[in-house]
Amino acid sequence: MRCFWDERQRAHAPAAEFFNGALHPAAEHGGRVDAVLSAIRATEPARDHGLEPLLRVHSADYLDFLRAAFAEWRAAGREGDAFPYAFPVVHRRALDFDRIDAKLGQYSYDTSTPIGEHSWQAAYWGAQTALTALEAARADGTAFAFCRPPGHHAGRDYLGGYSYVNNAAVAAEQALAEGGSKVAILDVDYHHGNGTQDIFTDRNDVRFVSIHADPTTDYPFFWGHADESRGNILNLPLPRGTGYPAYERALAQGLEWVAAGSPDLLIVSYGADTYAGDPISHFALETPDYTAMAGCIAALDLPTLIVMEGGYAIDALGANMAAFLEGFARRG
Ligand code: SP5
Ligand code: ZN
Repeated sequence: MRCFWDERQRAHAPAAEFFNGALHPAAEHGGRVDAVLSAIRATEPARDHGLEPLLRVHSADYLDFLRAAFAEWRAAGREGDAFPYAFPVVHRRALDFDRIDAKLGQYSYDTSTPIGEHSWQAAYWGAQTALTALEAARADGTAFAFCRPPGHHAGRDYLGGYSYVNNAAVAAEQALAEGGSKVAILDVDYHHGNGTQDIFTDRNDVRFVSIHADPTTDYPFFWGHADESRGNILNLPLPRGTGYPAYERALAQGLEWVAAGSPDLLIVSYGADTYAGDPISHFALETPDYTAMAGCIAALDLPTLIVMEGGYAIDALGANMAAFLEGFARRG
């Protein structure tokens, strides 16, 4: 399978994230890069498709904010990465702020997704990596986009969950813009893909199914509940401690629903944070389970683009990535 990675994604290097009342070392750190690259060996860089594909998903004001935020943070005299601290929970009016702290809250929903000097560049090239891999997926049947930072928590005009630009959504919109009629997105990251759900709610040309930790116990808490399932959205939350047998039953249900929509493209938001040893997650999947999981997905026999989301057990990340891709290789 052709694998795509662009070195311009590496410079995104958040030092810390804030949760549970303290700063912690960032889980989504640069060490993930070599862990994944060690498993996929040869990679191809991204081709630049420009901003237009990102603007099919994200608002222009949000992308302007992402591009300028770090410089504005520095201009305000701040050290380190840019963090928000106040959020417009009741409703977000389209207010035009000068102050960077107001803008950060306007366009964020958590305190785990800092903006550093190179975050915009990395997120931009992450999306370009997904777009470049999309072309290979259509030509060859499968392709892997190693996108970093991740994307599935980012919405039309907000960041969160280590995500800034929604790579899977950008690829989906591009496929539709280039003549595709129906896209399915299967999200198997440990966390609900709330950004992707929000972007595609009520669409009749995109189906979104997510298998993830029950949001009553796990991030992102406010989205991913089973009762949000309707129309083109299917949420399959599972309890902490879930192992592969129960996981595979949910996957089978999700895949059946994907197939019922007769998509011409499948995008898989792949997170290895369902792994038993993941430091911030609580499922119990083991490395060989990823090959089995991929085999179930490959059996749909759809053109498939795999997009990287989370996965924080650095020592096992390469093996888990390789195991997942191996399940597609066996399709032949
Ligand atoms: C792409 C992705 O996987 N984003 C996940 C963002 C999760 N951020 C949650 C931070 C809180 C983690 N709590 C960890 C407790 C460790 N004992
Ligand atoms: Zn995750």
